[in-house]
Amino acid sequence: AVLSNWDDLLLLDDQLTEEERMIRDSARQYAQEKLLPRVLEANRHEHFDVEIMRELGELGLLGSTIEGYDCAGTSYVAYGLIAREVERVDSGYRSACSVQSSLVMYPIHKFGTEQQREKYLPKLASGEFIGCFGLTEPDAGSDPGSMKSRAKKVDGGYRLTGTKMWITNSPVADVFVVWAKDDNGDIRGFVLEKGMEGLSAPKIEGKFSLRASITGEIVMEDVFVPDDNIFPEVKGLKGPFSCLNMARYGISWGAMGAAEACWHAARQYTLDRKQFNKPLASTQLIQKKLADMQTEISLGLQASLRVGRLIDEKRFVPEMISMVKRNACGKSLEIARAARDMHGGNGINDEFHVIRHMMNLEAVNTYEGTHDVHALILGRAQTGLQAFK
Ligand code: TGC
Ligand code: FAD
Repeated sequence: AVLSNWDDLLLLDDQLTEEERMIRDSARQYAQEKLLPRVLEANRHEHFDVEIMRELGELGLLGSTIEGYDCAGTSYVAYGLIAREVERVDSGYRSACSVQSSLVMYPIHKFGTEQQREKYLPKLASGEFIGCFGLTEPDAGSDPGSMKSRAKKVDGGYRLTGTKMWITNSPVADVFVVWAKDDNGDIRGFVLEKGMEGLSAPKIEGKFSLRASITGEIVMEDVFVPDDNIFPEVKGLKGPFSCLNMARYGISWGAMGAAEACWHAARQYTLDRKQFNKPLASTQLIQKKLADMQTEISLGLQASLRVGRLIDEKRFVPEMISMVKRNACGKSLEIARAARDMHGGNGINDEFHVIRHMMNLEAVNTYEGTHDVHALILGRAQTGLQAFK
């Protein structure tokens, strides 16, 4: 007999509050009913439908952890559960959510003035405004401290010059949270708006990963940004890194959602598919692969849940997040590759979904700190020796 909770052996469901389960169910229903039917075409044609942001906004799924400003005020565990359900369909859709919630709304809420919060947060929460986050540059990826973007103080504001690269949502963004060095060499955060003179955001073509998400550059040619649009207090890399903590945490849940989709697909496919007169799932090799998937996913989700609870209790350190982001991305990528293999030839067809997850997870493993950069963060924290430079 099949164990009724084969897909939740450690009873994660029991560890959630009633409210968290409700949010999870509503995110799952939306993702399965509204996102899944769109994803094949979106992925084939590199199409990002901005309407999705409005739909997510209507359900209260954007900036959900923020209290007030028309946001839901959920726990960080609930935020993780949303990421898991959205990424169960496609990492690109979760990417859009991560950026809006953790990389745009979070810094405006944490570092912005009251005026900035009131101006931007309700419209970002409803999805009327789409946000993007510009930290990475053509010559500054893993090492954002070496950025070249500059913010020169002028009368009434700043003049920003520089290029940001690989920016999720930038071609469709209304609000741009951008990091640049001021005249003292300090990294500062600015909120730019679509239409500012000298600001453009060309699309990056030719991606083989996250094709349902739109990615671009941010080009700033002497863009005037008024004093009202700087984050007044925060200086240095801890500004952007505080946002990254939250996004990376969400990714740890999300990547496991994609892995679950691959695991469930591989299980069903190998139960249905017969070779040598018996289901593939009856072979020892296939069962070992399914057991490995079940184990890594169950352990990975427990770890994300633990980190989420610690964030909610305000007891987290960034290293915990590096551990779960790195583990979830590496493990989910291995699971997606195995699931692809278990589907045989059908595995390379997008109708079976696993190859899309596999290709997406390559980018997820790279962005928000690569797998190896997170290893170096963990290595530094246990040896006291930094290996970056
Ligand atoms: P380091 O000397 O380590 O730190 C500089 C200052 O920053 C503080 N800090 C943090 N604060 C809060 N949270 C963290 N996680 C922090 N990490 C560092 C640190 O305390 C220090 O503060 P202070 O006051 O002493 O100045 O900096 P480093 O230059 O040696 O950096 C090293 C390294 C490799 C850890 C770091 O640069 C890194 O994490 N690199 C990866 C870059 C990255 O993750 N980029 C992500 C871009 S955004 C993105 O990918 C979005 S994809 C979104 C999507 O579509 O889902
Ligand atoms: P590099 O830093 O050049 O790294 C290349 C390789 O070298 C990697 O394997 C890395 O692990 C390794 N490496 C680097 N340093 C070391 C070292 N010291 N020791 C050993 N190995 C090292 N950025 C944003 O700011 N906003 C966004 O919205 C955003 N969205 C993205 C969306 C997509 C689809 C992608 C692909 C990227 C996005 N990024 C975004 C950028 C992303 O964060 C960077 O790609 C990532 O941080 C890695 O930087 P890099 O690509 O320059 O690689």
